[in-house]
Amino acid sequence: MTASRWDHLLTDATLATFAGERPFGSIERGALAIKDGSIAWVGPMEDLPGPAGALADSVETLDGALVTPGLIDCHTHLVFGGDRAHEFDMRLNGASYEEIARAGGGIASTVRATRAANEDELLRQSLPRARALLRDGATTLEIKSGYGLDLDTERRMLRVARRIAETLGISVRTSFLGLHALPPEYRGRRGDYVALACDVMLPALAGEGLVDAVDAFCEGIGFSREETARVFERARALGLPVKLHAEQLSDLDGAALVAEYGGLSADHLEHLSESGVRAMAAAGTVAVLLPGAFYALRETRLPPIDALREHGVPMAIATDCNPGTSPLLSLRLAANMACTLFRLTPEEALRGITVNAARALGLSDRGTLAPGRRADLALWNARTPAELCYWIGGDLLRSAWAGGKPLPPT
Ligand code: DI6
Ligand code: FE
Repeated sequence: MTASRWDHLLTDATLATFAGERPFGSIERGALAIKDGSIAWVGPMEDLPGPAGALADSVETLDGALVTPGLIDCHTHLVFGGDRAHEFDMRLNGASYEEIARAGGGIASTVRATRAANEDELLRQSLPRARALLRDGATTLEIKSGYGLDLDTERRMLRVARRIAETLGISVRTSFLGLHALPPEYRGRRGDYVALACDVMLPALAGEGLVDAVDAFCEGIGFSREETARVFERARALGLPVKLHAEQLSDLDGAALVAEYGGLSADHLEHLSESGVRAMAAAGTVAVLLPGAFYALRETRLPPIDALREHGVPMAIATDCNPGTSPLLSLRLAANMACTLFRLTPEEALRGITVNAARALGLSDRGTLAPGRRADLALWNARTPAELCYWIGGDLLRSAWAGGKPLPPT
């Protein structure tokens, strides 16, 4: 008995490959083969090099069901302690952000809860959020630090992010977000905290293999352009790529700064200027749109979608899953919001949670269905790609594969 050519073969699938120029990279009545964790063959069934049963150890016919690359959530803060549902309740009963902040709410309350949780507790609280994203087709997650704001807790957050990958059998890319907020013990001592983040925390955590990229919150209520440049300089010295929360609430020209460093992405971008768009286009920096925060904050100013299109800036979409401004646990819902609120087409939105999201993480081994790419797949109870953005909520995922292995139902 000769060894089969492939480990597994999917047949009679509607493939949304996001490779090539066809809308969604669609292949009707397609087939996809998996070998040693990678995609070995993709194309129309009639082009298969022989009868399906003789080509693979196992064959699964999908009767026309949709197959996409495994979805990629390229911007989450999903590791944290506690939650802020009570603040949501307070706001809807008339309290202002300022009143909540003065009462010790906001990021500071999540920092307290995160510092109080040990590693196992932080993992226990965070796993359900990661599982929710997987139930909706995600197979790669980006997870930031930024609720510890001291070395031990930032380390604990990043260790939990790595353990989520091990526990769930998915890929996790971590981002150090030490410049997320000023911790209370450094009030009036900004410079000392920025030095702690740049000269102590980041080198230590990078040295422990816990950091894949460096991020910062460049905003009036966050950190200045100069402070951001300080952590970017340290990232560059450590050989780490950068990305940035930029132009969320005002224009500090953060997008141009991250482009200057050849950064992977600029994220939020409601206040992005034309010059910022041009700088991103020239640097190949991805625009990561976060409609969940826009929706939860009842924002009204839209990111400059037409300018991003005109200058060919790749657009990605992510949940920005965080307890304060985007408690969003569905990447498909983020894609629906990108269509309904930002007027992206379904083709743009789905590229935004696959191939462009991979690019925002500096990953070229996934995000499309093409030979040689990781066999990260999502099989759907749907027949057309647009359905994934169209249905608001619902359980559309049939099954998911990561690295050529089927993920257990979560
Ligand atoms: N931008 C945001 O909207 C979140 N962080 C950031 O940099 C807010 C995070 C929180 O409120 O917990
Ligand atoms: Fe964020």
